[in-house]
Amino acid sequence: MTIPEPNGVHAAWLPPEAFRAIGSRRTLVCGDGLLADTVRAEVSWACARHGGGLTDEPADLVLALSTARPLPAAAARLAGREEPGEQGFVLARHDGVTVVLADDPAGLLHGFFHLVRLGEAAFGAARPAETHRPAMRRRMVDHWDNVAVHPVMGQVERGYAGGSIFWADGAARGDLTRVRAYGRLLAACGVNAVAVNNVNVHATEAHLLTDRLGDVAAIAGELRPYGIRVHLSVGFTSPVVLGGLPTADPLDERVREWWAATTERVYETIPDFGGYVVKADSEGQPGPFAYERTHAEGAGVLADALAPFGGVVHWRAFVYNHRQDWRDRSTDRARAAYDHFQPLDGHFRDNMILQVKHGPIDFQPREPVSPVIAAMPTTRLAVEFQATQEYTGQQRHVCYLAPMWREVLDFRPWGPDGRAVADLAGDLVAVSNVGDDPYWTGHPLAQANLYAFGRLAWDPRLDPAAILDEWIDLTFAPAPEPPRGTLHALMDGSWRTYERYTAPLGVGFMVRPGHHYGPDVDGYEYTPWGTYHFADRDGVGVDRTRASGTGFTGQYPRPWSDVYESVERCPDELLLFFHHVPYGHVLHSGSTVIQHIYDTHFAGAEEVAESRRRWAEAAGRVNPALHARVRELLDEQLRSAEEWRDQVNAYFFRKSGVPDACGRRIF
Ligand code: GCW
Repeated sequence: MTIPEPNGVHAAWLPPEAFRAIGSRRTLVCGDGLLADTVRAEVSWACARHGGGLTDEPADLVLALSTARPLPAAAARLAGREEPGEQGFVLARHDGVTVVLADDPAGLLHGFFHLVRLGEAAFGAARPAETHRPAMRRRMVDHWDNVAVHPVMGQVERGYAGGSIFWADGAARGDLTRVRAYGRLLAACGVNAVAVNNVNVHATEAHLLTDRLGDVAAIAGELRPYGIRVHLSVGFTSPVVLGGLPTADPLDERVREWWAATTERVYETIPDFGGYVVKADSEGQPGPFAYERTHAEGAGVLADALAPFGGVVHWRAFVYNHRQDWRDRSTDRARAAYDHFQPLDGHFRDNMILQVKHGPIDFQPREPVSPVIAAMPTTRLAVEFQATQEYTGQQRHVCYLAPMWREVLDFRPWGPDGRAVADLAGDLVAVSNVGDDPYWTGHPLAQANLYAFGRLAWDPRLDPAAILDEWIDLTFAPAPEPPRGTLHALMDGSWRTYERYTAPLGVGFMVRPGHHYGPDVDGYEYTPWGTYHFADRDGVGVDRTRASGTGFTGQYPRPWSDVYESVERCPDELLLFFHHVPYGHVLHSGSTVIQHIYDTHFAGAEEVAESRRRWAEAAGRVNPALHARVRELLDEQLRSAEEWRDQVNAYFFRKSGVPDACGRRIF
């Protein structure tokens, strides 16, 4: 196997320099199979660059499968002491030899990339055996990529990094070298599953399941050597659209047979196929409601078809009424997923995974954790994040999302002694932020979001700043001294900065309708989408209490149902998500709501200006092209942040008539 090095594409977190520690040593790789061969190929690629080599014992580094015979002596010392388990590995260093031992080839590959991250640190002092196991079984990236360019959404829905790396001109790309390189990057941060097409399944894409399956197989072939399984988004009415049946009723025998036969053909073509992703009864996608069936029945027919092959169906919980009447105060979009799915807990198949967006609405910069996550004790769960920055600056703004994701993963629905979201989810999913852009993610610094996603899915307890250090060390490895301080200054707090200059206190959705970039405070206020702030001359926010509002607070277990219900106890950052309050309402911070709006908007824009100054100082310390790209993007971010500041401040000043206590300029 050759290591993919696509031309004109940034190496991201795998530049050749990142392999110096391994590549300059003598390494023994023991084990058979595709992924062991990948590790061998990686080691010899690194050695060709840095002077080391593949060897027999004695070696400086031993990477071994526990099933290998004979097991090298350095590895045999570890065998039987601790089971690395599925996908895991044991790492130790003794007598001057670093050893990675794994029970399965995926573990060997992850162990290899762990060594890449450690660099020289893997070859220093002796290390007692440490076991590494992934917290999430499936660490998945979902692409919202269309095969054919969609007239409104383009090649990649909500994509901010150019075209699709998989699809162009209505078919799979002819040269898939870049897909292989992508698989390598994903494996190096721990990702092991990819959905290759948009959950909104349009006409051309529907055919990936049948007559265009060869394209999916070609992509799967590129990702397989890096341990990544391919999943496919499918339409619920495929039996009608593709099979010519008169119905897609999940309880109709012909429909069951169609799914079973179709799925069998998928596995004949792609034996390690991961499974289906389904968006049903959501934003115009068809689903079981049309046949008066439940989502458990709808998901069941697909799950049954996949079960004989070990496949899974990721069934999205993003079901709500997007044709709401804004005059109807009784309908609350935040309630929808729980209302639809909680009653179905206990009715889903074992290989059905309910995929829940992390917040109850839609990837806003600040939302509470979705109550669905705590409401499905007998259902397997995937939590969905959005790496593509639809509502967080669209990869024109720096917005490092790991701190937000970490907060979600740490949230304990039953209070401090209960389990955390990280313990409740079996899978973690991110909507991909990758495209055919030379930097992969449009904004070069947005690479860190993809990297951090994979790392958090492997270990949700990692510190976002430490993950950033890993990413900096790998990505900027060729620099004599990576601009660590500058990057931390720009990125560590960038999500909170973004939150400050956009929608305040958890209220969300003050974006321009349609494309969702830039401010428009009333853009969605009188629309059918169910995303309102209810600002009037006296106050702002959505009353979601049981006492006087939509009752959404009642979807949480205690203590949060009580904390969110109480205007006194509700955390400041979510106040307007749960309560409608007067502008003079005093926050825990001591500020009033209106003064908080002014202060944070001035502060947020000023923080962006400061980031821009810091970045200018780093000129000469990073690659000039990368520096220039980030500089241009920071210009745009500052322009946009000032626009947000001025529109939001002007809007609330005009509504409330309350002047800024500091007398700053409000238009
Ligand atoms: O965030 C919204 C997006 C849609 C997307 C939808 C979803 C793929 O605006 O573009 O559709 O969520 O998650 O299904």
